[in-house]
Amino acid sequence: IKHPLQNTWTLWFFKMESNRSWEESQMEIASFTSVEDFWALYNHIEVASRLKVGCDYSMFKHGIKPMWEDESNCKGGRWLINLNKQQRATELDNFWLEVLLLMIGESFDKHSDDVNGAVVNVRGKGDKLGIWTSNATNSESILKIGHTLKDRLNIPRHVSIGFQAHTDTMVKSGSTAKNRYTV
Ligand code: M7G
Repeated sequence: IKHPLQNTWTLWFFKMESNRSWEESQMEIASFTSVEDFWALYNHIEVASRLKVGCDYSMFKHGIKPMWEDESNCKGGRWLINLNKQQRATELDNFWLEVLLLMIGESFDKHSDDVNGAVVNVRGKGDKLGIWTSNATNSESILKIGHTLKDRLNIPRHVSIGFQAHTDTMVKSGSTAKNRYTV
């Protein structure tokens, strides 16, 4: 018998295709509901660092699309970890796996319910990791999630990470949205 997870999770892949909108370029890959099926999927796919520039992986709770527009995301935001170009080789895959394990393990205590999913963006200017939560005003859970992330990813104390509301990110294409929280 397999070890069940608290939630069912869905992995998505994004690659912008010509003649397709951004939303149509999000592809649902597979869903899983046990530890064993998570590893079967993880071991079957490319690591993030080998994706083409411009591609994303997203992993969200089943039924939540990896988009601002989803009703679970629209009032939420994300903790954003910006990597420098060197960190693709040294940190990206470790960080992403750790984020996935934190999520499927419900490692944020009672605040795990506020976590909707996570996204990794592979970009020439520097890769990004985002952990998406459901409510950009729920400061207690946002801070708990941020501190847990920083701690579990071993991000040095002098490096800060910021939380941005999706409503701010949406209107700030190109530049960076203001941080609502920082840890
Ligand atoms: P990105 O891929 O998050 O970051 O956003 P990047 O600028 O480093 O590539 C790039 C663009 O994708 C945005 O400016 C939007 O046009 C589009 N986009 C990104 N997200 C997360 C969404 C979304 O949730 N919904 C929609 N409609 N467009 C999005």
